Amino acid sequence: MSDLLASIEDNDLRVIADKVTGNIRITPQEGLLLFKNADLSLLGLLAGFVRRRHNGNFAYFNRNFHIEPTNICIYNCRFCSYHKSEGDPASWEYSQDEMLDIVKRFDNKAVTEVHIVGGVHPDYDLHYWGSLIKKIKEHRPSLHVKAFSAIELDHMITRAGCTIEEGLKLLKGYGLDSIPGGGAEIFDEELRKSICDEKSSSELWLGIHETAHKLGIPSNATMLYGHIETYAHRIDHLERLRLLQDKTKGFNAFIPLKYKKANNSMSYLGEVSTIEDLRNYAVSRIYLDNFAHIKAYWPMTGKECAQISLSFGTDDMDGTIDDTTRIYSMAGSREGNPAMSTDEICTLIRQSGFIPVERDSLYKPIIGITER
Ligand code: V47
Repeated sequence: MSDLLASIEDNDLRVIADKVTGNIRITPQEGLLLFKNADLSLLGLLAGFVRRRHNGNFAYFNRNFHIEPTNICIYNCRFCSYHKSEGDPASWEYSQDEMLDIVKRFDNKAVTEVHIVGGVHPDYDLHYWGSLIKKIKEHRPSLHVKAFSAIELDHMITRAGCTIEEGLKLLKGYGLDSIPGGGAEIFDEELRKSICDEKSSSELWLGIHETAHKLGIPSNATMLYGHIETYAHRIDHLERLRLLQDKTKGFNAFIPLKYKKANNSMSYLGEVSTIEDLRNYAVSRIYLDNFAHIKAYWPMTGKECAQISLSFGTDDMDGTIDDTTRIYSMAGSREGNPAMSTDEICTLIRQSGFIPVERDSLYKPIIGITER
């Protein structure tokens, strides 16, 4: 490896490569340099090195399904293909019984997690959503409930007249196990104004996750990239996450989300290339030295890109999904009705040279589970 790194012509990149292989944290300036100057093969090499340090040759997945309670949303983010206003004929809203029916559809399947994320519905507070979680837990106590982006949490908790800390405590009491990473978008305040002006601020997103971690509720983090942001904005986003993770250690995984152009008001931008996706995965893996897991969310990237990304720093393919999410098909993902059997996920992982491991929501391996 050291001979290989010595052959890097650019002195600055050689210094960075030495730091990464020596397990020394890189600076924001160095992260930026990687984005700007490092070629794909060097990024793959370095991200692979970091990925192996955290996860060896393992690549994780889980058996999960989504519930998208509603597409009615008080916000109208420019990148969103999902939002509808109340009364729009294309809007939907499931009742609690209908959502419980979705849970019951999986009664004979060995799923371990339900992921619940939707629009920010104007009418409901944390007690409404808490009672849904409680009913799900009563029906299937072992199911891990990963629910509600920080943006949904902000609204439902404020609506109930609670502080963030009080609200999260109450939701934990109802059975909330962890928080997904949505709503982070891009933290730079100016950029956030141009793509999702009305939405909860970056400070609030980070504050909600910090409070959750303090209360023992782990979470994920995302970054929406490939729109009008620069590499400096991406590094700023990663830096804010790295700082918070230093403080709390409460993030399970980081999930880069590529902007998809169909049916939203930023379509004119087009989409970045797969090469850019791989570069972004790799720099994220290298930069976030305190995150154990980088997730390739295949309903958004497509299966092949997710598979290749395992060689560019990712170690988690998310889950089986079972055709329960529409967010990305509405935004133009090729995975129209996303579903994968565990056999298919394992094959994709093995083809890439890694060892598939079924995990629970906290990344503990699940051994010997059989379909039920
Ligand atoms: O916050 C919306 C993104 C997110 C588009 O925690 C878009 O395990 C690209 O957070 N193009 C919600 N992205 C989804 C999310 C998520 C997904 C998978 C796993 C986890 C997890 C969390 O979807 C939003 C927004 O950043 N999004 N529209 C679009 N057109």
